[in-house]
Amino acid sequence: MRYAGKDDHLVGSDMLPPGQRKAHGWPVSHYGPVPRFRPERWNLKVFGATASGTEHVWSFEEFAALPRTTVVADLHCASGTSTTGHEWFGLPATALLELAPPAPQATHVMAWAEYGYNANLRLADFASPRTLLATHHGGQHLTAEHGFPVRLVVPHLYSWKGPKWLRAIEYMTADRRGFWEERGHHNIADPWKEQRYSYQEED
Ligand SMILES: Nc1nc2c(c(=O)[nH]1)N[C@H]1C(S)=C(S)[C@@H](COP(=O)(O)O)O[C@H]1N2
Ligand SMILES: [Mo]
Repeated sequence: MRYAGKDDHLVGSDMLPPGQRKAHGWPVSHYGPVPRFRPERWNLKVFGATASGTEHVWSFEEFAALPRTTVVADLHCASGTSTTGHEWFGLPATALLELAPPAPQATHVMAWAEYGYNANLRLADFASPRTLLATHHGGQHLTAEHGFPVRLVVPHLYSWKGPKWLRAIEYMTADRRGFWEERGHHNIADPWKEQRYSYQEED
């Protein structure tokens, strides 16, 4: 589906951010091994600066019963390849924020995956109406390589900001850098501004 207009880059389209080229197919890209899914041990947690002061935990079954929606969006890897037109289905971050509200002082979130991979986001980026905790792609469950059972999709940021094998959202009252942000990558990661590296953060 194509949408014309100035918000064209906000939906899945053939338009790519500067310096990106289209990948062939949908290659798998991540650091480290693919974790094994153990349904009885799996849960999704929201912790840190919650409004209630307590953490929220969903089992796999409970999580699967939460409201879900479809978002069409691209993945832009900061190494320069993009894959486009992904039809994601999952829990909107806005719904998670209602189910597990952050404390008023919360300004950032840390998205945590298996094995400690993490990515920090401004609360406003996490709260985008297009941010999704995706469980499905193209009408099918995510594959293990692409993040089963849940991955975070933040369409307006480079895709390292979207952990596959997501396990927790931590609300933070101050910013803290995640895995790639600590290793020379940009703290915000807007692909339309080519915010790839931390040395670009000066201004
Ligand atoms: N848990 C985890 N999630 C991750 C990564 C990772 O190393 N570990 N890599 C990120 C990066 S850099 C990219 S480009 C995308 C790639 O997702 P894909 O393999 O589905 O295209 O996953 C992101 N999510
Ligand atoms: Mo990437």
